[in-house]
Amino acid sequence: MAEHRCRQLRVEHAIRPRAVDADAPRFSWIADHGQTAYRIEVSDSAGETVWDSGRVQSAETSLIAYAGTPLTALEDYRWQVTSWSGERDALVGRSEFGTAPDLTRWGASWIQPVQEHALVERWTLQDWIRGAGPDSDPEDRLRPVQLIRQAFTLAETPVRARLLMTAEGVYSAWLGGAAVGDEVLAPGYDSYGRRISVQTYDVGADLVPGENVLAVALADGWWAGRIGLTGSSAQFGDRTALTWELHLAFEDGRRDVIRSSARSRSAPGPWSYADLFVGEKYDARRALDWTSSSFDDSGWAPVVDRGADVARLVPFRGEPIRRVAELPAVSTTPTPEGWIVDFGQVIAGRVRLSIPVVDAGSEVRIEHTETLDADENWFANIVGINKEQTDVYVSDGAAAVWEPEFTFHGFRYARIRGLDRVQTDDAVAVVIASDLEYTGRFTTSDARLNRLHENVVWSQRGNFLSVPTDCPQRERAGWTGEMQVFAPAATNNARVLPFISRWLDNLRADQLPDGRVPIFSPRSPFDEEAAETGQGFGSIVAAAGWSDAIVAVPWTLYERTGDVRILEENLPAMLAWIDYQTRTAAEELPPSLQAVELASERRRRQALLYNTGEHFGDWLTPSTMAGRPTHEAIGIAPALTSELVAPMFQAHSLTLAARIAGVLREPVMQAELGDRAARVRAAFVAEYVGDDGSLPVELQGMYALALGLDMLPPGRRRAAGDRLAHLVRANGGRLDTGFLSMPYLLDALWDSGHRDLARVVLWQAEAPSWLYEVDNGATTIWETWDGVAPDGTIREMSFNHYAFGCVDDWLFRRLAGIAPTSPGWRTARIEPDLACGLDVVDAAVDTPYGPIAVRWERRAEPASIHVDIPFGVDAQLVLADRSVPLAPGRNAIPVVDLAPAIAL
Ligand code: RAM
Repeated sequence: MAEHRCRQLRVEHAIRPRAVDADAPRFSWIADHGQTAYRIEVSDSAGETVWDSGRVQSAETSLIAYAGTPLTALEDYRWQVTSWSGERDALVGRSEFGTAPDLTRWGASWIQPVQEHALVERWTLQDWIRGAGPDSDPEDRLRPVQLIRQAFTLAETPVRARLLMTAEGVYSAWLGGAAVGDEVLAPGYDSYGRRISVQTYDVGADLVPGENVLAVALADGWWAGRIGLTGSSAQFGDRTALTWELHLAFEDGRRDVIRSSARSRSAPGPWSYADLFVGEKYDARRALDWTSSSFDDSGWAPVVDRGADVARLVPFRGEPIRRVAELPAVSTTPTPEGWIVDFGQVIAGRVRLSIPVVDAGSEVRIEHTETLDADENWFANIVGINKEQTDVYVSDGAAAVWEPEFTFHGFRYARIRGLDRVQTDDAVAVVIASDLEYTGRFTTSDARLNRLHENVVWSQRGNFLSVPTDCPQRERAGWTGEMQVFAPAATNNARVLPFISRWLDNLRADQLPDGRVPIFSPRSPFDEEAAETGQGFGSIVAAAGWSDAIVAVPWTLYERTGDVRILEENLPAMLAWIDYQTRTAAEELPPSLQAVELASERRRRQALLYNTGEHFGDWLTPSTMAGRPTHEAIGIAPALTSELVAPMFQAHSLTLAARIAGVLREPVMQAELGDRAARVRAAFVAEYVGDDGSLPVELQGMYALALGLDMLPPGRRRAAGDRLAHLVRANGGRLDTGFLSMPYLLDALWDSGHRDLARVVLWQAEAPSWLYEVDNGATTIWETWDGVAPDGTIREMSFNHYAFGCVDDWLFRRLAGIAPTSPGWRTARIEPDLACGLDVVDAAVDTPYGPIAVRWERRAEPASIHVDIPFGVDAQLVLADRSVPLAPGRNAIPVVDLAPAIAL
């Protein structure tokens, strides 16, 4: 296992990043020995040393901040680390990184193609509920993708060339006919009114002496296209625009910058329209060789020059969206309406299709859905305004292989019309996602549990698409509640910190001046207006358990990575949200108390509790939905649970913020926040908790939250745990928890002495339960448990919503037993559940020091546990009867006295 060099050299969590923030980037590596000292050396592209840390006596290998002479923006650096273990031979590693551009000096114009105004389509929540929507052909309502060309001449080829580009819209670019980079849907989704990410590309290889052309196709994307629940368009703006700078360095040291300008020309091309929701139409008869430098664009229109504007520009951070996988078709079936192609897996992406020779002008249509109905007929599970998800190819008569460029869909099945025959070899599902490193592993002796885990990973992949979304087919919005509950699970599966940090940057930008953290981000000016005029759910700006993501998500990232900077970046936003809750608590009383004469003691307590306003409560709690139409059903849990849920999250956020203040060495703030948390908890107990541990709302979720968020005095925890166990048993061991309480249910049972019941719930196969979904063919996590009802009915709901997949964290923590006991995995506890009913569990979690892997087998003689621990992690194996320290490397531990396993 050990190699004679340092591995996995990272700068700001990424391997060889191209554009890290030049302000004190941090270095990490893996050294397969017990490091006692290190040395970091950084040199610039001329080979000059800009930092030499010298030999530092330290075991630390993670996130060591640069401390040399200030780094230059948009420059390349090399670095080397030397790691010593005592007097033994040193391990050495070498890598490189580039710094982000200094965007304050941006001089390029924003250029706008001359284009028709997009039809601005605005819809309300009520329209959506009514099933209203446009009735004309998309081609009459959408507009062509614009092609933009700008030629420039170079006397010689540069030794280094960096293209910086961003857009109001989504773009694809070509230089000298070659695609620039391998990203799709750049610049990605941002809260564009406040920040727009600029991409950095290395394009040296595509430049030639003489005439060059930068060609860009610009589509509506998230900026002007349809997005969100209502499918309204032009939410950020109705005109698309582009800005770019090409930074060149020549052999003799000369530098030059070429910029987007009024010299660009534009015209519509083969894309009749492209929209993230509606789909894309490509007319091959209008294809041109427009990216080549020989193309004559003299007939094209000049662009509108809006001038340079540095406001809002930020360097892109995190991973771009790419084509991350391809899935072959599993089957194709003819139907009277076309061929149904099954890709066997619900994904976010699009179809790449081989189109044979057909008559010029004939149309091939590709529709997308996540599920068929119970009789295997076509069934569009996502309904709503502008949710067509249909791509159209118009043939020029020649055979072609076509993949849409500016859209993606949520689907497992595609229905293809316009072709006589479609065979499995003709269609490929191209998976589109932010290109994170997926590092986790979880397999067991039970195929259903393995499928459950895979379903979570597929839902993570499908929804980690530029920003973390609720679902990749209906709203595609960056809902905060989802991330709040799913963040722990997400960290086991992938290296998520850069991706989630990028989203937190947007969320902070969207925070309101009064401290409210919006329920989703990016949030458009249209969303702001809609909330101002909306009613009920439509009026919600911030909500309990959703807005608290600003505290809980950074805390989770810190716990799982040890990165303190994520806490520093978000602390002011956390404090502003907490103060909003405190102020609101002091100002408002719940409706039930408004007409009541309150004793001063109660008035004082109520003034501490954030328990008013519209919230989503324990959203989608199953028993509150049964037997009611969806639009009505979703309102019940919020009405029943918000008054309890909101102060519980208030207390939780105060406690986490106090801990965060402690980590950031702010003892006064820590004490003050801790004190406020204690007072909120005491008031909550006095107002809502019976002496017997009872709560005013008898739902599993309320007890799970009260236990999980530490709302109960020690003396009442046992009784509350018993009540929870009673509710779970009375429900036949099935789930009755909503979005917010789901992450806490199994731990609440486990920690209150009901371990077997937690196992029963995990293994439950009747709805609502996780394995019910698996048994009913789920390949992702569903929005509601009855996506496929027991009678086979299919619901018009999302089949790709990861919130309830938060259980995946439990699988790693409890079944494999891999859990950190200090932030960033400096110490860990390995406590596998050998009695969980499985014969084998084989899992691995990446830590800053390398993976921790656990494999246990009951069937082996004797039963055994193998644990791999990386150097740098101090781990203990905890078994029923003993605790064993684990050494770095492979540990093999026989287990003689096995507790009886739960009978399945
Ligand atoms: C739904 C979203 C999301 C949830 C909100 C409250 O419309 O899909 O799942 O966070 O509502």
